[in-house]
Amino acid sequence: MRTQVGIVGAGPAGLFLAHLLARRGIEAVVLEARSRAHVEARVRAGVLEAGTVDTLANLGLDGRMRREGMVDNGLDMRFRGRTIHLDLPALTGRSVMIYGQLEVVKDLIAARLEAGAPLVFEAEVTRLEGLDGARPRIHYRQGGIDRVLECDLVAGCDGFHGVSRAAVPEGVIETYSRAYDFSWLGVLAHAAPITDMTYSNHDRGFALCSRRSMTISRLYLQVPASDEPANWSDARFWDELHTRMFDADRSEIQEGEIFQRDVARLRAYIAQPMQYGSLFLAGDAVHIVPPAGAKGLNMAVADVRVLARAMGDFFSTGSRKGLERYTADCIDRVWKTIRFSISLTDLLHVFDHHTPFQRGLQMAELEHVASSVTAQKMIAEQYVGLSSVSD
Ligand code: RFL
Ligand code: PHB
Repeated sequence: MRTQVGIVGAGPAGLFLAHLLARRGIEAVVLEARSRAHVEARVRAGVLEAGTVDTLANLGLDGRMRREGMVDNGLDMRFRGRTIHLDLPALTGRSVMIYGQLEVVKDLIAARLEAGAPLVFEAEVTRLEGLDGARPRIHYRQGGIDRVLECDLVAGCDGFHGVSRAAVPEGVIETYSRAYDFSWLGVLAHAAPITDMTYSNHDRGFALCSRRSMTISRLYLQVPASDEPANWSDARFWDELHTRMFDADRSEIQEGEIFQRDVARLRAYIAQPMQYGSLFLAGDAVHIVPPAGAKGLNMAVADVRVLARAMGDFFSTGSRKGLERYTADCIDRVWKTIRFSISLTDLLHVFDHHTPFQRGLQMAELEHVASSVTAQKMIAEQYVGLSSVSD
């Protein structure tokens, strides 16, 4: 098999890239290790920045999101029983969209298959070859048979544990990382959400009340790193959430059937450069953010918008200039986004190693945000998104 761009991975990065390339008349084959059902059942992010919404709209794939998504104008932070309300349109002129990553992925898959464009499930890439030459080859295994895809360019969109980043020779990529000794327990519940997206910093730990619709809440608790969903009965979960959200009289948060739960380890990670020869890495394959701020999915989309433009120039003019600049065009945004996610994580979580002095500083910072519109603007403008890439 031969194509112009071989895309490894059908997460948001790979799927958005495939659509952005198709719009430019560029052929791509997407190879995905897992089944369609598996990919369409992974519950992850839920907040879309304006840039991500615009990209879906430019692709003409925003129909269901406009009908079922929820425009979100507020972001609240709680501490010491008080609430700081960030009015996003007033502070930034913009808002965000609540629409699950799961739904975005379903829409992108359906549109690609309807167009008859190549997207192969249960095709696990095992090896990348010839990345330093003009004819890279992607080796993959499908239905027990080893196959090869020849292409001009390879996009490594295979997430943190994929094979693409690992295919780059040692010494080329520098990595930077930070580990956290806690995780997020996330649940979905059939329950009406509270009024605004609300983050809380309570002495017992962080909590977050988000939503997926007017009848489904997405709720998170900070838990020890190795905790497991099975340790959390419904009763234990709700007790802890009410306490950490300062809802002791249980008047605010509505309880309902919990129908999904997962535990995600927090980490921050950057690999740079984001490219080697004819391989270009995007999304979680090349950087991971802690989830506070909901940036992971949006960063992946911002990367592939830059990459699609560079690949478009290459195939239409033969110029490699845009491709060579790919890392340079992304990396400042990536560092700024990771910095924001880490600063929000530091502001809102309880750290075992914190002394009372450090806890006092954290509370002082929240007091400052509560009293300073300038401080609120700094958070709000980063939350709605720094991406200014055009498609
Ligand atoms: P993905 O979504 O991980 O997709 C990568 C795809 O590559 C496939 N793959 C392979 N395919 C072929 N051959 C191989 N050898 C392959 N190896 C892997 C995988 O099966 C998969 O389909 O990466 P992408 O596209 O870069 O998208 C990034 C986002 O998914 C990610 O940043 C966010 O979801 C991160 N994240 C969250 N972000 C938020 O903003 N808010 C959240 O609440 C949030 N929750 C989460 C998350 C990530 C999680 N992970 C990584 C486990 C919760 C979890 C549990
Ligand atoms: C979510 O709705 O899943 C969500 C919202 C805000 C975050 C992270 C996740 O910071």
